[in-house]
Amino acid sequence: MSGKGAPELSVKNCGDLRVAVIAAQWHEKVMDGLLDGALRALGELGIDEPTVLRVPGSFELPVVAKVLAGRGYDAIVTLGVVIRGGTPHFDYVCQGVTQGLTQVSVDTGVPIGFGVLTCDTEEQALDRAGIAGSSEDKGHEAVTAAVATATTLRSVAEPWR
Ligand code: DLZ
Repeated sequence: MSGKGAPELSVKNCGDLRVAVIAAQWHEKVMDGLLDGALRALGELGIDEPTVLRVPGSFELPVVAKVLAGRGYDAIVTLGVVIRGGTPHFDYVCQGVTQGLTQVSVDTGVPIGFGVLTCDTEEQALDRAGIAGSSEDKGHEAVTAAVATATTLRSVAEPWR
């Protein structure tokens, strides 16, 4: 999927939102970049004290997202890196995490930023990790999307007020 065509989102009045970041631990260098980008984005938005939780792998992201979605968070940001290997395992992990996070978000009404990279190679992942030399910053992008969606949902929560 191309990163071209991404919108320039302008997100305002969101400093009071409760945001959690859940980050997997496979592929440390890429994950460090994604997490740095996510925390930088939250700082830029004035969300200074996010909850940050680590899980072993991307497959564990949905269950933790589901529990947090039931605990009052306005937005959840999920970060992970899955790199294709020589077996179909890649497809099962990608499918599980993608469907799981979609289901949690739609069922609970809590926006989930999808900062899970699904790449053929580590080079592709590093290019999206928001580190020096990367062309994309997917951790930052996932935060902006989740918080923008949370502010949209808040604006329609009680439109008569
Ligand atoms: C098992 C596995 C493999 C092979 N590859 C990755 C990966 O590239 N990225 C990732 O986040 N997790 C991987 N995992 C671990 C699974 O997500 C999960 O943690 C284990 O299957 C245990 O449930």
